[in-house]
Amino acid sequence: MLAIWGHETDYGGYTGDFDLARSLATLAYEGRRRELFADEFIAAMKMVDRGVPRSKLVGSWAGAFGNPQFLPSVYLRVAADGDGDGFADIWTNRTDTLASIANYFRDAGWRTGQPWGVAVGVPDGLDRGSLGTTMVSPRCPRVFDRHTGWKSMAEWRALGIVPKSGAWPADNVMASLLEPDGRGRTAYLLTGNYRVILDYNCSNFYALSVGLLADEISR
Ligand SMILES: [Ca+2]
Repeated sequence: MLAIWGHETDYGGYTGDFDLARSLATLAYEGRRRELFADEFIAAMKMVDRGVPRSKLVGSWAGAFGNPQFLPSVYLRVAADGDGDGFADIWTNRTDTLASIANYFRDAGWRTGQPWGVAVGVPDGLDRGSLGTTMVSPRCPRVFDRHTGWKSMAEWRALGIVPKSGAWPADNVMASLLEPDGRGRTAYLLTGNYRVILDYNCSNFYALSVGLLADEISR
């Protein structure tokens, strides 16, 4: 949660100063994702209807706002009132911010107690051609294209993969292999929790840097 907050806005240091209604209306009027932003414009009006002050509707040019940079539809779906004052304040309240990011993660299927992934060493002779997947992701397929198919941690170990840092997840945990910088460089076995980070922002470098920062914070 802290790593997401840090990556999105430098812990609230920069949350954007574009007028949200104006940004969303512009993106709904022209561009390649008009339908999505028309829905987000409606969601922003529903936020006001719920009692969010108009003055809070300020954010990025792409319509994301507050400490966790939620879109309006995401705010309506998962924003949480962590301190119990009746308002989910993801702009200035730390407790509400963390409760809302936690709610997002729970909603996206985060598994408690499981790591996002682990850095691993890959043996020289690993037959990468046999590890591919025929699964096609409807959402950001190019990001998932770089992952192998799923195998259990026990199966990966049997192939000669060894942990380089962090705790080795339980044998029955499923993971896919990613070599972000190519062969012979740092590789990662990634669990379903990594996919939850990708759900927040679909980029391997985003998700890896969130995971690695989270590891450093918890150390
Ligand atoms: Ca609150």
